[in-house]
Amino acid sequence: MSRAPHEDPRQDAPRIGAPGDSAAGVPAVVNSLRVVGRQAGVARGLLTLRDVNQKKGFDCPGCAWPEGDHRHAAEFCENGAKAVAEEATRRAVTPEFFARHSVADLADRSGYWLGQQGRLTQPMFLDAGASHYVPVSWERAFDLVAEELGALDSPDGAVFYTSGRTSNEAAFLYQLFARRFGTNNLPDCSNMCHESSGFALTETLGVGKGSVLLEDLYRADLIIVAGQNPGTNHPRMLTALERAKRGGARIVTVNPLPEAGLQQFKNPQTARGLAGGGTRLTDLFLQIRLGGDLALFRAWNRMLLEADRARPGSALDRDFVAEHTHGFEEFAEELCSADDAAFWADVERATGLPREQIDEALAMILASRRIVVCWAMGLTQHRHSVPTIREIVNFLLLRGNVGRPGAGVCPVRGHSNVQGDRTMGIVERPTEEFLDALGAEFGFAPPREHGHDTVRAIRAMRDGKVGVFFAMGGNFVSASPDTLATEDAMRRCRLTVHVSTKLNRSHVVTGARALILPALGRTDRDRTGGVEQFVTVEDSMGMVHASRGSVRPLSDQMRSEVAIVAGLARRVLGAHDPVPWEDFTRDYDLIRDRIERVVPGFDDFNARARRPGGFALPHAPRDDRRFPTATGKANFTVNPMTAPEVPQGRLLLQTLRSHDQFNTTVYGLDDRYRGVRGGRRVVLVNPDDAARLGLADGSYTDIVSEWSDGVERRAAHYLVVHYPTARGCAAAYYPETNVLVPLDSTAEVSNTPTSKSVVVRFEPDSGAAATA
Ligand SMILES: Nc1nc2c(c(=O)[nH]1)N[C@H]1C(S)=C(S)[C@@H](COP(=O)(O)OP(=O)(O)OC[C@H]3O[C@@H](n4cnc5c(=O)[nH]c(N)nc54)[C@H](O)[C@@H]3O)O[C@H]1N2
Ligand SMILES: Nc1nc2c(c(=O)[nH]1)N[C@H]1C(S)=C(S)[C@@H](COP(=O)(O)OP(=O)(O)OC[C@H]3O[C@@H](n4cnc5c(=O)[nH]c(N)nc54)[C@H](O)[C@@H]3O)O[C@H]1N2
Ligand SMILES: [Mo]
Repeated sequence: MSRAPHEDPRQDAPRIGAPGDSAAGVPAVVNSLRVVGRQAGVARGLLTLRDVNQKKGFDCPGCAWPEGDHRHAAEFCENGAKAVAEEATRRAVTPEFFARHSVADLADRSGYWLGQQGRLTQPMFLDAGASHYVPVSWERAFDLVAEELGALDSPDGAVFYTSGRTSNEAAFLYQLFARRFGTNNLPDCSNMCHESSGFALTETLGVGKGSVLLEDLYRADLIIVAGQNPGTNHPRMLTALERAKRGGARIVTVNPLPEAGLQQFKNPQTARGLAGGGTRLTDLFLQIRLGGDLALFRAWNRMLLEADRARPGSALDRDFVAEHTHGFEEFAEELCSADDAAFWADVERATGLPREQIDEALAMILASRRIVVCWAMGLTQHRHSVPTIREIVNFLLLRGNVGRPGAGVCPVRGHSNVQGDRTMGIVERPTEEFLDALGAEFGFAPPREHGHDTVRAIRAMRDGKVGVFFAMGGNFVSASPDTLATEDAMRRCRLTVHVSTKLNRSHVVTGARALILPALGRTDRDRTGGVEQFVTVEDSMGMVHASRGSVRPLSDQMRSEVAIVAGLARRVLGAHDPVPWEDFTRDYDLIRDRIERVVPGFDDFNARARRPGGFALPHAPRDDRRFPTATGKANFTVNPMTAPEVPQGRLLLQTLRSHDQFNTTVYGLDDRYRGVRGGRRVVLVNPDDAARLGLADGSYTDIVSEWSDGVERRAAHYLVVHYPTARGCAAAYYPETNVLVPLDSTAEVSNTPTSKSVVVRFEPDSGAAATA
């Protein structure tokens, strides 16, 4: 069996301690300074950190959590500091590096090692049959792409992937280029991330984005945080939750794991947080089973309906329901149709929660006028994710908790500009309105046929239908499901191209030919066209603002993403293409003028982008309780009971992030809050399940996933850690466990890989041989 090296059992030797019960505080500050010092050198590091998320600085390349108005001198977090340090590092990957290391050698290294080598500084080319990448000029690189694109039978033989760090300006040009070339094959990381949220919210509320601003969190009476680990993935959210609590909010956490950050938060920006005991954030912790959230929200919704039936007006906002919603009757009828015993048996089986806890939460819900529900990957990466999120909308609609201060939906986005990239048209199924506007602005007929999302792109590559795979950032082979299948798909392309900042596995598992094009990142000063340029990004709450890098790029061969797309577009589309690509490269304001004319909400873009703090994009449900749905109202939906089926002797595995990684970029081998150090090949299992399955704490096991296609998917040599996760559930880190996620196991409607519900069995450790 071929094995990806980041899966190599010899790579790590984890040591296990007690999990933490609080997040941040002094260890976070110390840890971030250590990482910054190691990577960037302290002076360069502090220079960059000073500028993170400041009104005149750059947007943190970490997560998409908004900045807010009252910025601390140090508005960054430990993990933001790591993201900055990784990017602003002095370490450089040079042509000499590639001369020293063959591709075969690099393909044998872990993803962690590859990332640690530093920034990419020079365009590099791997020819068919060659053993090493060699330096190429930008002109030659563009010629090579043009040659392979020109050789395709149809424009749909090309796939243009995007990861969520790309700026609005670059994203807008990139989708324009793809569509002028003739395809809507624009998959992006959203397909694996919040796609389920987008589908559910568009159908029910008419806008596929969150409906709250930071101020709403501060005004909420109750915040439900479901399927999210902000202590690690959105640390600045903890500051917002702390402030919400000071304003009187209560917090209910729904998670199979007792995540440290949500229990206790020691704010590193305050003396109390550094020295004292911190703030207890969670008032009620519901330790739910993986995939049990639909059942939980159905239970609350049914109880609200019953309470209101007993005492009309006591539990529902009947005026809101009557005036602003559609479909209430069907929804209520289905939810109340099952008899009590059957309904509650389903709820108990799916959630694993005692009835008293569900009742206790209901009392808090009934006592709260303003409710916000926040969620992330714990809700979006299941087979029934779209119905689950639709049911959350039902829950909020029942009490009028949409389009009112202090209330609403809050899907917390991942990558720092993943939301903006979508707003700019990076999507494989664009709306007709968008294509009309784009076509009118640039005088062409954009392709109308929908393109491939991530999973469909992999299938098309596997089936030999894709000649050119082009990635604007990201790490496609490691981030995608079914690693071995995806790697195989990648190898079947004629040319794979990566516009990247750091070396990763997608550069070494390639098509017949491959290119690496080194891009400036968020922290780098951008003097494209001889003047200092800035870009814009959109955060998770629809705030758009400017971002200006301040660090001198490591090499004059690195180009901005804007310059790369524009240069390539000119070469591929030819001298006569009427789009003024060169002008866009000279002056990003000219791109923003075009965005303003194509994308709604960007009026007066250039002026407002220069405003400190930026501006909020319009959001009809939030702003005016207007719902641009098919019915013109907010839609209640019917979401019948369903939950993952786990056969006897199996567990449901979720694949998640450790504290020391940003997606496929591994910063280090510790997961401090969960007590794991020095390694990543661990599987967290509930002690009762472990006893039943004969998995001793500290022993090693293979994890084998089960899927209807009968293909064996195995992750070898995992250390068993007895851990307080919900019964029937297990957890292990992504991306190492992506080998276990079947390509065809995806969410209904959104087609997102089911990375949080993989049925697994355990087999005797086969990695011991490899270790010997
Ligand atoms: N430092 C850092 N920051 C990041 C990232 C990173 O890798 N590192 N990644 C960025 C990206 S792209 C994203 S999308 C976000 C991801 O942010 P998160 O969604 O917080 O990331 P995960 O580590 O996948 O954590 C999933 C959480 O949901 C819980 N969970 C899993 N399944 C279920 C379920 O069925 N029900 C419930 N109620 N809970 C469940 C898990 O126990 C875990 O706490 O973070 C972004 N920010
Ligand atoms: N099993 C499992 N799989 C998952 C998930 C999971 O929870 N479990 N989560 C999914 C989610 S939520 C996401 S978002 C995807 C992430 O998928 P991706 O976005 O494809 O992966 P990343 O690891 O974020 O990409 C990192 C690479 O991006 C490049 N990069 C960084 N910054 C820049 C920049 O500014 N410009 C350019 N051009 N390149 C840059 C660097 O070369 C770096 O190596 O993974 C998904 N896969
Ligand atoms: Mo994500």
